[in-house]
Amino acid sequence: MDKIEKIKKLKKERNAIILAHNYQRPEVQDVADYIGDSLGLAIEASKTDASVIVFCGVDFMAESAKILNPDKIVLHPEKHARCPMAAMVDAVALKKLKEEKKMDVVAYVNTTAEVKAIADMCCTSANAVKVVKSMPDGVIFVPDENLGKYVKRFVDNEMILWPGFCPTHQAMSPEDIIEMKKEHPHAVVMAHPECMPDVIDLADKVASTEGMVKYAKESDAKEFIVATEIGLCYRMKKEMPDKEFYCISHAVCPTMKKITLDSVLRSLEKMQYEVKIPEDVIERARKPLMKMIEMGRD
Ligand code: CIZ
Ligand code: SF4
Repeated sequence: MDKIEKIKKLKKERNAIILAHNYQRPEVQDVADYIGDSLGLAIEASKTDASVIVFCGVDFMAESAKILNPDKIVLHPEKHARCPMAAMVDAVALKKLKEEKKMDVVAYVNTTAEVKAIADMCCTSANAVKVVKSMPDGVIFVPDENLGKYVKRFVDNEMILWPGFCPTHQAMSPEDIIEMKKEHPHAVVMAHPECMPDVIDLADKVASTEGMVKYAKESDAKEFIVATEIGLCYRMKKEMPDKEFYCISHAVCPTMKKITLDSVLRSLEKMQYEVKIPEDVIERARKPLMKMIEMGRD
């Protein structure tokens, strides 16, 4: 029996569902029951009746699945797949800043459960503008400064931005886009809001990964330059075989790529690694996370 068959068999035996983020390796996306962005995955996790969720993504996403399903077993196949951006917010320092400024905190979903437990509201890149607009008294926005700056283009609210960033998106430069544009002059440029402002300025469309999929599906254009993690191009090409997608070759998130078919199989075989979060943190983090889901997309 090959690895894929073994995974499918174990999945049935364990009554498990495999959720995979858009940035996962192609072969991991291919064994998933659902592929999406963190908002879509969070929604899917909240409505599944599987008893086990195998979460192929980074730590904070698997944690969100657990927060939304405290009674289910959530497995994260690689416990070292930890998002560096989420690690850039220190919960103690954030608490202090919140007390000092007496302002509400909006935590981008790319944060640890502890940080979410301090937040008043969570958001993803698919609804950050809508969430901040709903808080007219101003917010402390953590951890992605680029996303915060992008939101600021649309709102007048005061925003204190935390100096965090995604190393993968931060490394994309305007030159990368300009070079690709020379090669593919008719391509529509899509950029993720985690990119630097000067990359965003070159984009025809700024969107979350799910927003990019939707935009490309509805567009008459046939070619797209995609300024986000390379895994998304695989999903887009699979779902839109008649269109061309050009990703930046160095736009690879090493953390997302830690999860492999082998680790998914091992995860189901050994029921590892179970996501465990203290009950009180789950209680506090669930509220802002539920509010984020209720908000829907921008
Ligand atoms: O929200 C997500 O899933 C992330 C991190 C990126 C995106 O836009 O999908
Ligand atoms: Fe974190 Fe960036 Fe990787 Fe997303 S792409 S998991 S934000 S390091």
